[in-house]
Amino acid sequence: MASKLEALGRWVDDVAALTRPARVHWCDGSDGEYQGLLQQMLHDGDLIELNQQTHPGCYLHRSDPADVARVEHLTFVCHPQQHDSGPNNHWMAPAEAHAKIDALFDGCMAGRTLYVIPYCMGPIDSPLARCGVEITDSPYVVANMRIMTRMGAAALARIEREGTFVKGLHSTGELDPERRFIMHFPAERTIKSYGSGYGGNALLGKKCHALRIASDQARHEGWLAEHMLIVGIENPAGETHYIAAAFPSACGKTNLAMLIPPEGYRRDGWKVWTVGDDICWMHPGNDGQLYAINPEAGFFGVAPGTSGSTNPNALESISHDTIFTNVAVTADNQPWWEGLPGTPATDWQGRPYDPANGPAAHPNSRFTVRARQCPTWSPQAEAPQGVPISAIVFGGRRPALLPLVMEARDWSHGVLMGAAMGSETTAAATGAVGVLRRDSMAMKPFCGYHYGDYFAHWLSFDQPAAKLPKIFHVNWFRKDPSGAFLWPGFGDNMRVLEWMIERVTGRARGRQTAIGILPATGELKLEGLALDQHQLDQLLAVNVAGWQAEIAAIGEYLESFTPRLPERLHQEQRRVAEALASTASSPQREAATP
Ligand code: GTP
Ligand code: SPV
Ligand code: MN
Repeated sequence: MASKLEALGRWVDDVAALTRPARVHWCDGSDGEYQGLLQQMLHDGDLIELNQQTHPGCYLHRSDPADVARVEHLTFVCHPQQHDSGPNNHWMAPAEAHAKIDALFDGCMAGRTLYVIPYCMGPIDSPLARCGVEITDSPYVVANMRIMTRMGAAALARIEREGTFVKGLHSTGELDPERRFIMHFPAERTIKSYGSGYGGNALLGKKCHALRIASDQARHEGWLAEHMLIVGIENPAGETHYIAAAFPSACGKTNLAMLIPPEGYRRDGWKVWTVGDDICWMHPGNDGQLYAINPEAGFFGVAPGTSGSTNPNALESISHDTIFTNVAVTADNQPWWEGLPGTPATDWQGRPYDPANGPAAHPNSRFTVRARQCPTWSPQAEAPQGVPISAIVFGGRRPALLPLVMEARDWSHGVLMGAAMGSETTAAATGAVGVLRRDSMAMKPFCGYHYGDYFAHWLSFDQPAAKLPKIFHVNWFRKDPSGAFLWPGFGDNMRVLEWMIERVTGRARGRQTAIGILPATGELKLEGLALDQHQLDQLLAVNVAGWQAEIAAIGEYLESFTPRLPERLHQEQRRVAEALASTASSPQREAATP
């Protein structure tokens, strides 16, 4: 199917000359091609067939045990000037980075097939969508890219028409962590990834293109590429508000995007529509609102914890035609992970299950599935113009201090809330789990340029004609002294979303505090919830001394981006600090708004 676009043909030839594959295959994205890949992987042992009676079209892939998550310490953003990558990224000079990784690519595809994957991030006819081409020697990557993106002939036709595309070169190499790099060259719109076959390291359309390269492109073109889910909340009157929410990896985006409202809400006619679960591209429309598309066509979701009680929509989505990675299996060959009923027979490494070896499924085990298999998949998810965003939500895993929900006073205060985000680390990246770190806008591992410039770009949307969404911060992860979660989370998060919509439409008044606007007494609907007054008080308390320490720590963190830290953000931080100081000196005036 080779391309009519000369630049693309030449690049493929150059890569083939470097990597020396046995054959070159241009992916057309057809069903026949996908079935052929599955058969070949079953034959080669890259895939294991799961129980086809209970899970038709489902397969298991076991990755190398040393290749199970993103590797942030081996991920580089190589702008020509180091200061453009910022302290938030690892950097190498582009020439050095190319030389280093090209040496690894030299001859690496000998005896293998080089696959050319043209793909489109976003609805194929959307002006907000952007295309790329990934070259890989991994059939597992091809199969996953077919699920996660609009891949094949239609994407190639768009690339030929537009003449531009992001170049991504990938090889699984030897899977040696000592010979592994994920490198980005934003100025060349190029990605090179070697030595990993896993998720965000290898499916280059996802984090590498749709976040690291796209965030840099968005900055120059006046839009935002964010690590956010997109969800539509339809009220009983049939009006739908769309909410975009940024939580760090494995902190609840897929779950919130597929939320099932509590019984009372369903009876009243509330509905939830899934538009995206991981990435959101937002552009200002002619009417001043922000319009969002989900650049992806599938979900690469966390398996552990996904169950009929937490996320029935995900469970139904993955009941057929799904690729599972690093999950356990039951005695009758069904996929299994912690949180599901039943018992595992074989763990994620293929060993007989033994609790002494740790969890049966890897904590970062995943499912890859087409988004349209989700029962709540929004008809608007394919809309070329995107959906208008009413609210932006930031949040993370904070066992203490951060309230269940708070609203920013205005856009700049909201940008401060996003910049100040912190969260406990998870298994989505290699390294220690459960350590609190700052993760501004959930983009710490994904922002393709200097965080100071990124904050300035966010602030730049505050224009006189703009009709910007309200900004909120949530925390589903508050714990009591025994270590149990204070808030039930999952479907009950709907109660918090409803309050946000009431704030957007002006029906809830809220309560002004030094840190932002919190729900006033009685504004959160809690019917049917086993939550006592003491728990609720804790969830909505403003601990002034604790916040004074937090805002000082935020100030120090922001300092690390000088001289590129926008002065306005600094001012916002000082305003909150001053409001806290005056609240501390007259505690009865908690209402002191900065
Ligand atoms: P990435 O795909 O890595 O970007 O993750 P994500 O943000 O989509 O996270 P996901 O929704 O997959 O949730 C990750 C883990 O958090 C799962 O184990 C969930 O069970 C758990 N989780 C999600 N939502 C909630 C919640 O509201 N409360 C609690 N306590 N846990 C939650
Ligand atoms: C994340 O880590 O945020 C993910 C999984 O969504 S990965 O595709 O590996 O980045
Ligand atoms: Mn993610």
